[in-house]
Amino acid sequence: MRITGWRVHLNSPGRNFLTLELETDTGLVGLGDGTLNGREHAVRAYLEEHLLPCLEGRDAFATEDFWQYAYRGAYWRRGPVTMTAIGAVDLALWDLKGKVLGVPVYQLLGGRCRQGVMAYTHCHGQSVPALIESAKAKQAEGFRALRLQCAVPGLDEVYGAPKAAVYEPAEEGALPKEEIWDTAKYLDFAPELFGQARAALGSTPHLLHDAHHRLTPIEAARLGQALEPYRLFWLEDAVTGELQEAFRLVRQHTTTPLALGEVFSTVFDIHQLITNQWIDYVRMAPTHGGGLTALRKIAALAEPYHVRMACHGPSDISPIGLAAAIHFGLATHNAAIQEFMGHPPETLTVFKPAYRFDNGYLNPGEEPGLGVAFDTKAAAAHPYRRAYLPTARLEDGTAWSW
Ligand code: GCO
Ligand code: MG
Repeated sequence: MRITGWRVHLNSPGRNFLTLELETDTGLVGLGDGTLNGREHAVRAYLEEHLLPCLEGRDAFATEDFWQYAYRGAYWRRGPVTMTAIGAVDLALWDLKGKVLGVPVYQLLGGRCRQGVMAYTHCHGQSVPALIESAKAKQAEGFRALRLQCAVPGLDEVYGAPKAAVYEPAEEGALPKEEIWDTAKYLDFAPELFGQARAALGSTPHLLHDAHHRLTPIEAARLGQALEPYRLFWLEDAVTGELQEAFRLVRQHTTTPLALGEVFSTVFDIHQLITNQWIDYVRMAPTHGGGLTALRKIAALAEPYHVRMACHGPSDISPIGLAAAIHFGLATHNAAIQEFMGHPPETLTVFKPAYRFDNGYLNPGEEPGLGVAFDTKAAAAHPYRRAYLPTARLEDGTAWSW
């Protein structure tokens, strides 16, 4: 099976997605996700101008060789744009391999090792009672694991707990929104929030929380300690991960499990965190982490260190990228849980995934390949629109991590 051509689609059915179609001499087309929220055109240019022209005529079965060629051959290694572009092609190659062999991708990755991948979803509210109501509604849908994010008293709006029904991104044509952040207000409130939530929801559901990289290590240590009585499944992105050693201090002070890595691109972003056992869960996803080829190796490195995989699965990863994560989660022994926000109905008029959520678990379905159909005509009706994630500043105007 040889690669004969490609098409890159950048569309906005509900939100922006970059989709790669890889054509072959078999007539089969492989699909990959290259969506990098807010930086979509950078990946498009990388694919169209640099990476895809090197692929014409290549063996589409040679996933490992493609990965090494694209990673090593570029000279300029790593980084989210490069690795998302490599990831898009890698996913399309796994999709093709499954399609031509007539098996779902999870079979190529080692086969099923659980009945389904436990999913967690997002719950948010402008007040604790509203948040608890949203959590109960998600429990009624079957979710066993819930990420709780709440507006912080005294702050106008906090990412993750939007006032509007839409989570993000910004309005069309708008520049990045600036939110005001105050760590002291947040740290005072978060334990109270989880105290009330645990009391209202009982001991059964797994509760998760995302601090979105806004804390210093000592602040994260204090938060982890304060949340211990409420038995979180994890505290996510407590501190930015550029300095892996930062997590040593957090780890020394708390038994709250720690998750990190949704913005990471390669094993070199996370290897010290894994081998020092400073975190419990790796949040890297196939889309942004260089594809399934790369993620399998990270999982293999993490396994002996008792670190488990928990792929990022927001609505800004397309159903193709999410499907790849679900296949991976089903076939990887040390995969623990999968984020599942779902996608807006508009998105699902363009992407038709075979995966299903049922009674708390996700299954990828038995379609050959990744099991997602992409309707190019429907996609063309939704042109790309520039949109940004919000940014954050402290009350005195200092730029902050969001
Ligand atoms: C999560 C994430 C997302 C990201 C988004 C950025 O844990 O789901 O933090 O909500 O903010 O994917 O593009
Ligand atoms: Mg997150």
